[in-house]
Amino acid sequence: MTNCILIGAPMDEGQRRAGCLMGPAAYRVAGLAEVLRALGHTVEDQGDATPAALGEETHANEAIHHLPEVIGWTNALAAAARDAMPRGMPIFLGGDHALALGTLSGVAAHAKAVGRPLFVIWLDAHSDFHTPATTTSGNLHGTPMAYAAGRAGFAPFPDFPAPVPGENICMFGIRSVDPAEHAMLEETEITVNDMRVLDERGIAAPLKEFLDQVQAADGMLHVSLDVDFLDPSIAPAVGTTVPGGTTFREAHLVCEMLHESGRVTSLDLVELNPFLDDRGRTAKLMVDLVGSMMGQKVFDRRTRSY
Ligand code: EXY
Ligand code: MN
Ligand code: MN
Ligand code: MN
Repeated sequence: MTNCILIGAPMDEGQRRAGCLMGPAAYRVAGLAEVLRALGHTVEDQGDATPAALGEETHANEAIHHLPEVIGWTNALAAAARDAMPRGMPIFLGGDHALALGTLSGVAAHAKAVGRPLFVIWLDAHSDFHTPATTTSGNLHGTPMAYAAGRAGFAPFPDFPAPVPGENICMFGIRSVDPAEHAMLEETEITVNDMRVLDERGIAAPLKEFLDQVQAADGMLHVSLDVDFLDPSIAPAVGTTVPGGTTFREAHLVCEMLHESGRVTSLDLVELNPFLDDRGRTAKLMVDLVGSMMGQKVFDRRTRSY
């Protein structure tokens, strides 16, 4: 049994398409708390976070937009993560992926404080490995992994408290990486399981290799699940769809294996844009995936209406 702490992060300032700010409400309407309770967990819904007091930060890269707002969210969510981690498993309801700038900061600070190694699994079509200096879109939702890995060039963001070693980071589902990101990723020990790897090896083998590594290190595991990890045919409600994503079963297998590892200590659900959906289909799928990550079995009808 886990104490699941729901923290809404209704932010869409990390990108330009309005709608992610409706994500937290969509997860609640889709029954996330009820699914978790049906699986025997306790649920604390803390409501929605708000950005910390806004500054007037600027950056030389004029493409960047909403910098003060994103820094405000980063500070607020880092504090929320630090506060929640000792009490249970925070589940951050996004909101775009820039929320991970804050959640990863707080989770990493907690892991450092308790003296445990932090691992990160990044389930995404994108590597999100830009810095504010390299992004051409100016959308800061394309930067959180570089921030957590300790890349330079993030001023005026606060220094990342405990950069995650590259060998502790594993990406799955990757199929859209900009040249600058690729060049920087090549310099790291990060494991990038792009869709070609998953096509050739399946998901189970590379995922087991990573989870065995987390287990051997007695690590904490932060899961960051971007809706666009999934194929757009089953998850259309996201602003950055990329063809060739994971199937319904591949995604559930990842979540079932994550549950069985017993290592998941925090979770981001990001980039859901309910405005792009039909009747909440994508939100319901994401809630079903969280159920699989929290103990729901493939044969289990306790929480599934399929
Ligand atoms: N790499 C592109 C950019 O930096 O704008 C696309 C980023 C999409 C990021 C989404 C959250 O995964
Ligand atoms: Mn905007
Ligand atoms: Mn992302
Ligand atoms: Mn993405």
